[in-house]
Amino acid sequence: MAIELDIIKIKPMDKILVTGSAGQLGTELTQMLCEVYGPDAIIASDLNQEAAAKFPYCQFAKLDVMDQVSFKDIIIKENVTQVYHLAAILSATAERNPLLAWKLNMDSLLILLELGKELKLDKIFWPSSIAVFGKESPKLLTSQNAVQSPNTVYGISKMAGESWCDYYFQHHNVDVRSIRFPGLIGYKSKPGGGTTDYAVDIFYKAMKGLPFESFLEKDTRLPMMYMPDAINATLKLMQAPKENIKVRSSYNLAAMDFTPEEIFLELKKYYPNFKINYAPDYRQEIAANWPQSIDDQRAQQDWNWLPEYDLAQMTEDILKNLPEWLD
Ligand code: AKB
Repeated sequence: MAIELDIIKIKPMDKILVTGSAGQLGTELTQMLCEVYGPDAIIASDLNQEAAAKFPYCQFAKLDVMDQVSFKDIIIKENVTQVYHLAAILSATAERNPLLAWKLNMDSLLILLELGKELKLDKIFWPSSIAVFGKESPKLLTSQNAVQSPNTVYGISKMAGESWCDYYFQHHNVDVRSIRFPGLIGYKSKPGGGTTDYAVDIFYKAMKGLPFESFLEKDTRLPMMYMPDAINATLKLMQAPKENIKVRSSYNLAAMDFTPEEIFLELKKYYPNFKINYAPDYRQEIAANWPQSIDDQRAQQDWNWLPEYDLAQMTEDILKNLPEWLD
């Protein structure tokens, strides 16, 4: 199923820098930004120079987002007007190195918000996460303003980051926009250290005819979203008129929710011999404290958000397309 985008071309002189381009969201978002705005308008960037190979179609810059001088240099030198700041350490990896995760996730955002203020950037996109919610938050249809009590360093950094975004908008008029993403599922890049990434890995195992070992319990329900919906939401939010963006911390966003057993059973329809076993580890505790479903009415009201994919449609689409990505 192809998603119809209400595409608005940006001014030809606008230039968009994407950080963390080689990550799960970055890989597909950078490609879509090139399609929408033209490759000349996009600069992909990543910490690793090898990532350049992923972006033969647009300009690439090696960039350490914690290096304020280089970050500023590239924005000035390339006349960058918008930044999609995706570089981050995800939940599971962050628990293994909490201080590094805090430093990377927070410092880089603050550097960028300051640059947004100083250099008068047009717009900034920064992804938040359902990880801002935790033990004390309602589990079902968690609302936009539900109490946040993150139980991971990643969630703490996202909660603080949301407040910083709001602060820079209120005090310095920096037009920063954000989405609290659920678990994202795409097939164009390998799992990247997230708790929800089991739902990416399971497709690779099923297609390779291998059994799947789940690090979450069979009935652990989490909110999830197929990548084309995530890309569409990001573009919609960034293209919405400034006055429509009423939430300046981060918008709740929802598409589907399922358990490891439910996605396994969906895959079994295509691969009847597919096997799963459950071996929960430290990631179970992370997932157990997150919401099971999300209420995203504010995004629907403010910028007409509507997802297109449910579990069955996503599974069908991934299985059709994944073979060309398998190594
Ligand atoms: C993770 O699992 O860390 C991310 C997220 C939910 O933000 N996918």
